[in-house]
Amino acid sequence: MHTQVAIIGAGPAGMLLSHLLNRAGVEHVVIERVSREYVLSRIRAGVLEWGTVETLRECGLGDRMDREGHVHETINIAWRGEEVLTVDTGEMVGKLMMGYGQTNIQEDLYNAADTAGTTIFFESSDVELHDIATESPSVTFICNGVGERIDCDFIAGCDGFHGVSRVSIPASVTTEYEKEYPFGWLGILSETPPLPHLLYANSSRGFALCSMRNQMLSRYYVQCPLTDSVDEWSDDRFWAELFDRLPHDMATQIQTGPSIEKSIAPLRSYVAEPMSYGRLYLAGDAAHIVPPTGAKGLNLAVSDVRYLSRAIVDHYAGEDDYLESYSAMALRRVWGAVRFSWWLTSLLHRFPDQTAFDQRAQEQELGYLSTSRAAQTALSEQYVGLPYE
Ligand code: RFL
Ligand code: PHB
Repeated sequence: MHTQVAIIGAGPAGMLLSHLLNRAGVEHVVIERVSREYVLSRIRAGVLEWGTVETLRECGLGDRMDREGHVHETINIAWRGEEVLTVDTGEMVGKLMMGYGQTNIQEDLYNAADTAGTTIFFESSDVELHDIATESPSVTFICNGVGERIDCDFIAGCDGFHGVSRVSIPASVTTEYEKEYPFGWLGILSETPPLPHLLYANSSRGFALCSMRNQMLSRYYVQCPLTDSVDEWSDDRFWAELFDRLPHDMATQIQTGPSIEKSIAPLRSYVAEPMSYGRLYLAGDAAHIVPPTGAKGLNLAVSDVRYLSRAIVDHYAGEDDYLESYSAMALRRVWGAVRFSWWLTSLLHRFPDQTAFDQRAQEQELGYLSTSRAAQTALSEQYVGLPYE
């Protein structure tokens, strides 16, 4: 089988690329390791930058998001026990955020792919990339017990952090930058009404976050040791710990209920450079990971794909400038988000080796943020998302 682009991974990066290529008439297939149901069961991101919102609207994927999404006008950070610092991003930089779950975006993308008749090979194993340094690469894999081979012009590696694409690039041409954090996030989903706003908390017991998916679906997180397992966290223990980390009047507003999902995610910053090699182009978590604190991972996947789809479409119109500059251009935005996510993670968490000095410096920075318009502008500018090139 021959196609123009073989997309590895049917997560948000791969499926948005597929959608944008469908709109431009570029032929492609998508190869995914797990089932469609499994992808849709993964609970992940919940907050979209305004650039992501506009990208989804421009390509015809905005209707349900605009109906069901929740516009966030402020960033709220509880600290020093009872205080809440509120930053109005609209007032500071004229932009807002949108609460709309990754699961919903993924459903919207699969529905659009069904309408377009896109070929997606779900539950594919033994995915291998071949001849990526040549102009005629190929991908082989096994699907439904049958060995498949796709010859193509380009391979888009959208297969997340644990995928095969990045590791198919010779180690000698890749530089990796990595930082692991000494804690994870324990997250739960519960069918209860959320707080009206997103609330981040820096507390003496560790970080906490109150978020939402819709009017009857709340998402909460608490920082926990990496050695903890979900079995050690009953719902009662989770709610008690969350409440201990929030100002009293916020905690009393929260309605508790049984969790319908509970998981622990480690926190990591990671970048692999360059994001392309020969005819292989990486996008999203396949090339970089950020800790979820800044709500940037999905948004970076969207901006990578925005650049990559433009580059591929231009190539078929006879122009290769964007293809040649793809990695450098994508990495400029990636590093902006990587630095911001590291900074916000450092500001809001308790580190196991944190000294009294470190803690006073953290409090000083939160105090400065609560009084300085300049600091609030810098936070807002990065939180709502740096501009696209
Ligand atoms: P994904 O979503 O991991 O999708 C990759 C797909 O590739 C498949 N795959 C393979 N397919 C074929 N062959 C192979 N060998 C393969 N290996 C893997 C996988 O099955 C999968 O379907 O990467 P993508 O598309 O780059 O999307 C990235 C986002 O999913 C991720 O960055 C965000 O979820 C991160 N994130 C957040 N991002 C935000 O922008 N805002 C947020 O509020 C936010 N909150 C979060 C988050 C991530 C979290 N976790 C669990 C890591 C909150 C959490 C808790
Ligand atoms: C979420 O709703 O899952 C969420 C919100 C904000 C973040 C991270 C995750 O910074």
